[in-house]
Amino acid sequence: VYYLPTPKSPHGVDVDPSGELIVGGGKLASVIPVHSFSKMIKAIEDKAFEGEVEGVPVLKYEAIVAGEVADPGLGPLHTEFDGQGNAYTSMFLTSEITKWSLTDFTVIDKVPTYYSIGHLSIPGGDTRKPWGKYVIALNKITKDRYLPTGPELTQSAQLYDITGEKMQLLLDFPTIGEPHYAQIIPASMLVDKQIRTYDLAENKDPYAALSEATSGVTRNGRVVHVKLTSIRSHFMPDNIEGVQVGDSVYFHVTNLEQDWDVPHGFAITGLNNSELLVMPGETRTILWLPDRVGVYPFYCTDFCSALHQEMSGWVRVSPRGSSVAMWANKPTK
Ligand SMILES: [Cu+2]
Repeated sequence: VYYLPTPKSPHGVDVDPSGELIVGGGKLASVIPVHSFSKMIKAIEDKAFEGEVEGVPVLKYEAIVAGEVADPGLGPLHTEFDGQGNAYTSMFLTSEITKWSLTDFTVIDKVPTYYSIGHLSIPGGDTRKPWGKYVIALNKITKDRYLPTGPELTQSAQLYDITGEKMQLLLDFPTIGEPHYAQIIPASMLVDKQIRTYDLAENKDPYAALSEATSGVTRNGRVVHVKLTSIRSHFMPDNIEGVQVGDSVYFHVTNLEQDWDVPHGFAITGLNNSELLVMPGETRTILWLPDRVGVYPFYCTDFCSALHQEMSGWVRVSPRGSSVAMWANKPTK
């Protein structure tokens, strides 16, 4: 382990796509120091140290620095790269992005951000092969930029086109919470990998009901299992009798849908462990502990269809030791 001295209060450290340049974001420095990986290796071999801290040798600044970016603005934090030989550094104090050349370390362009940019992100901008078309500024403070809607004002992000010599603001939008960092990748890397539905035929959940005909209720001592199906726009069963106060009732909800974007939800009055959201083809289980006699509604909690609000059912809870038999309605066809 070796130290690379970096003025001053360094914040971010970013390596360019070639792996040769190491950019130090010296938050309180007036320049952006850029270290050289190969010079660093040589300095280690030559033992070009200027001292040590707690046993860790400190390399000589002059022996490792590739160059300095002069007059970049104030408060350099993080740097991303476009893969075209340019670097983009967020300037926290002067609220701007500074574009500079990796060849001669001169400043090429500056663009204002509103305000106090922290991180910035170029798609793939911290990898060996950036897709250098855009940069997003992730800003910590907006002050007078949007409607003041409470004690805390919104933060913001901004999208810039970086295909030309000058950066161009494309979009400026408030965010919920501080947008700290972002990774951006082409949608094509994900689109073929996304799951649209789970295949019902491959559902191996022991409590799955793969059709309405196999839905139903069973009692095992004080434990009740309800195999419930959901499909637009009803549950099966949706009328359950014979549950008793003090039972542990497991609802195993199987979503019979095989269409994209048709999740169903499940909640019942008295649940104290959240609710279920069940994707097409999936079975999920939730435990319900009825502690009072009564008739309890359950319902779909995800907007699934025009009849979503009619997607409900009932469970009657009888007193402990009641003679009401375990029963659930069956599909009529
Ligand atoms: Cu539903």
